[in-house]
Amino acid sequence: MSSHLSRRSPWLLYLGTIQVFLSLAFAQFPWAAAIPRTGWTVTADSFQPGNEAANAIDGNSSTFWHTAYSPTIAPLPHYIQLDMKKSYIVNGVSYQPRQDGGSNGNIGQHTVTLSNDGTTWSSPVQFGAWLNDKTTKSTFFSNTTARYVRITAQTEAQGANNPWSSIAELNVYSPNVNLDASTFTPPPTSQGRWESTVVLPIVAAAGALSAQGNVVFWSAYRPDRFDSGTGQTLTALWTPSSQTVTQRTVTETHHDMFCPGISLDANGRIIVTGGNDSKNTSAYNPASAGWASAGQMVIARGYQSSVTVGDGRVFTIGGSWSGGQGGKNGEIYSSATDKWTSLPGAVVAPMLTADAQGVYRGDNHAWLFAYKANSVFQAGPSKRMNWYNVSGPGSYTAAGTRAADGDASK
Ligand SMILES: *[C@@H]1O[C@H](CO)[C@@H](O)[C@H](O)[C@H]1NC(C)=O
Ligand SMILES: *[C@@H]1O[C@H](CO)[C@@H](O)[C@H](O)[C@H]1NC(C)=O
Ligand SMILES: *[C@@H]1O[C@H](CO)[C@@H](O)[C@H](O)[C@H]1NC(C)=O
Ligand SMILES: *[C@@H]1O[C@H](CO)[C@@H](O)[C@H](O)[C@H]1NC(C)=O
Ligand SMILES: CC(=O)N[C@H]1CO[C@H](CO)[C@@H](O)[C@@H]1O
Repeated sequence: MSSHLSRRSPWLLYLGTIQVFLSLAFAQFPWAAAIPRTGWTVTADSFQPGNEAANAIDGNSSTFWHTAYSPTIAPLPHYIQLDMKKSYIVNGVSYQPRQDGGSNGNIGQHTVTLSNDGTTWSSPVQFGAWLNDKTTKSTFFSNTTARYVRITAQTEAQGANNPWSSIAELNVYSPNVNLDASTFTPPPTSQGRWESTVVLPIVAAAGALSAQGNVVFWSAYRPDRFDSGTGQTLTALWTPSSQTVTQRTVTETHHDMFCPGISLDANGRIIVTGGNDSKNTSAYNPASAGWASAGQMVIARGYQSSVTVGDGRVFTIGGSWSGGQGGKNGEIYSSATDKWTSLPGAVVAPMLTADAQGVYRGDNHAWLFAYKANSVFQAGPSKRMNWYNVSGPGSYTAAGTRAADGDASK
């Protein structure tokens, strides 16, 4: 997906605090080392005999902690708490799910909290949802000090109200295991600070801020793959006010939304156009948190962009990455009629970049800004800029070139 990340769109969110899971079981991190676990003790709210909490720090991936399921089932939430016996500067944790082929107890929504005395706990340094698979999830947060580390599991990753939690191995990371925690001085608050790390269960390729202040992210038909997919999209909803992330696979619109155009319509719905299933439009309604199919575009598109114009309609242009190459003139969507209408006069030719890969890349990700009287300013990535008029059959007027600037994408 790296090629996608160069896109310029007002809707793409560059959120530095978001750290997706890293599925690298034996990763070496230049900024962190696992703290040796010798002498640590571990407690949990519950365990099944034979699956004691100590299994989570025994260095043996074949053994695991599992909450009680027989003769009685212990309900969520669950926690497991490490005592590292002295305070360290810490900056991350890694969680290896059980490796025996089972998935019961894989942790979904969770928080990581820290303490220096085992009594007073930090607000979460990390929260979110882990993906339901057996890869090790390593996440990092700002340097802080801790002797005690607590993972609280709020859901089980397979869902369906499963009550269990399990962990094969748990590690805590430090930027320098040899530094005494008393040497730690937090950076001055005048320089700002990073908030909690938000864990997403997908590798997000796109995201949009909803009218309710939540952020919808999505990847493609798989959490971490976009090639050759179709028919569905994995999404995650981050609700900052409750510090939660929920995962949802959207199948009902039969739409792989990898690399689409994204706009909020006049009703506050997030309109997602094209992408891998390149004629489809899907609409996210933040009030119901529901996805629904909207009218199909006239022209199939992927890697296009879109913008909501003054009267609330959604204009899109370009997008030869998917659904055939070339001729991707503009069209416009009306929420009132749920229909797309061609704008044959809103031609794509004047906004093409001189891309080495031709029109396949040359019409990607126009920088579109709505202006008064339903006009749209196209500021790039081509050196040439244009005014698009989306009234009637559509038209355009050249707006000159960006001074001393070349095509921003080539
Ligand atoms: C790891 O645990 C498994 C299951 O209890 C056991 O068979 C194996 O011998 C252990 N490995 C080591 C190196 O202790
Ligand atoms: C975290 O702490 C380490 C060790 O003191 C330091 O080298 C590193 O710069 C710190 N990182 C940040 C982001 O402050
Ligand atoms: C979405 O696109 C796929 C693939 O082109 C197609 O099979 C499906 O019918 C479309 N879904 C809708 C709701 O139009
Ligand atoms: C846009 O096009 C319409 C005709 O389709 C025209 O009446 C209108 O004046 C144009 N707007 C601008 C700002 O040029
Ligand atoms: C409709 C469409 O363009 N689907 C594409 C999805 O992505 C795969 C891999 O890039 C293409 O092979 C499909 O054609």
